[in-house]
Amino acid sequence: MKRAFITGIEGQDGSYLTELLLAKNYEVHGIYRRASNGSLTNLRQLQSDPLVFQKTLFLSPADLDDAESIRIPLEQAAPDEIYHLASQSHVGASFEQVEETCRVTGLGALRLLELARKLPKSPRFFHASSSEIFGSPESSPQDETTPVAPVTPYGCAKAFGTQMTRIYRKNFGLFAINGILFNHESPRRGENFVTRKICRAVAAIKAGRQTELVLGDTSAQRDWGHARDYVRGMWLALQHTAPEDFVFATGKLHRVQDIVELAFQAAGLDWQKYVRQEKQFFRPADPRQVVGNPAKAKRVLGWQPEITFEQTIAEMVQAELPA
Ligand code: NAP
Ligand code: F7E
Repeated sequence: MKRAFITGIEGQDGSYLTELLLAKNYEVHGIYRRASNGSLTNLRQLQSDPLVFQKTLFLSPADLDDAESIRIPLEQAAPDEIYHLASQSHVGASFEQVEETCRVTGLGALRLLELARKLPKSPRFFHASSSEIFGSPESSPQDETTPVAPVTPYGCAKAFGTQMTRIYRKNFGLFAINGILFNHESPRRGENFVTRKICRAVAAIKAGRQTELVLGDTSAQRDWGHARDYVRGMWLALQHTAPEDFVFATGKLHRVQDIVELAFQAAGLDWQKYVRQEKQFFRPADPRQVVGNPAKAKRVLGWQPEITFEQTIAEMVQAELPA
């Protein structure tokens, strides 16, 4: 039985990855940031399953800001594979909390690499990098060779973690991989990300609990996939024979406006009656033309996204509407 160690296990990707690995008969160890109300929403079902919790799934509270809190569960797990997913992952918030983002998202990756390097049995290491490392690139689509030139504090912190991962691979011989992940969504997406914000608002408007939806730049474009496809990519990347970086993306651009129209339509509502834009939600800098070329992941790993943009938004709206 292989053992995996996941940071950010309670996040969107962490929870899907846990399900994937348990289905592949892994023993899964994860760290989560303790919440004051003690709830772990995305892992609730697995936590209440007596055949799984404390049998093949082990959870420990820990904070990326505190290396010692990670070291103990990590050494106990003695993992074959580490998936480093924990991060301050909101780009907009990174403009408000610049230092915290750099500490958690940037330095946090370094702390984990250093802990991993010192384990008696060298594990394979996956770092959740981001298309944000490319900033607003001059050429599209982006691939593993695109220059790193972030324009946001979050992108800069991820660029640091990405380069450190490469340094630990080259200099310390760690089997360390960057998955350069483009946007991916699901009903488990945090509520402040634009897809979930729109889908939640649609359900609230339908139920009469909300009267309008206030957004930032609805002309902004992204390459949006589904989280389930991306965690499969993470696993495939760590099974590869050599440690290399991979772009995971759909290769297709959509506008925020497309999400608005699809989501309101799915609930039988006219978006024009409810949606407006406000400066408060515009970013000081917002990457443009960010679209990935996943050809290497397809060629080398046999990976390709299976869930379409339209299916993703439909699933997200459905999950918000009453059963
Ligand atoms: P997510 O839902 O925000 O999950 C991140 C997890 O990290 C959360 O559970 C969060 O806990 C935890 N965390 C934050 N600060 C922490 C700290 N100081 N110590 C320990 N845990 C901490 O993000 P995701 O969408 O699953 O993404 C997974 C990874 O991929 C992240 O590193 C993200 O930056 C990266 N990524 C995501 C995307 C995407 O489109 N989803 C694209 C590119 C890269 P709290 O809930 O307590 O904050
Ligand atoms: O914004 C625009 C916003 O916050 C998407 C993270 O997972 O992907 C994610 O970062 C777009 C941007 O995601 C609102 O300006 C308009 O252009 O959902 P988002 P993100 O910033 O792309 C990357 C790859 C990551 O690595 C990150 O971890 O939508 N937008 N109006 C809005 N965005 C938000 N959040 N809220 C709005 O009201």
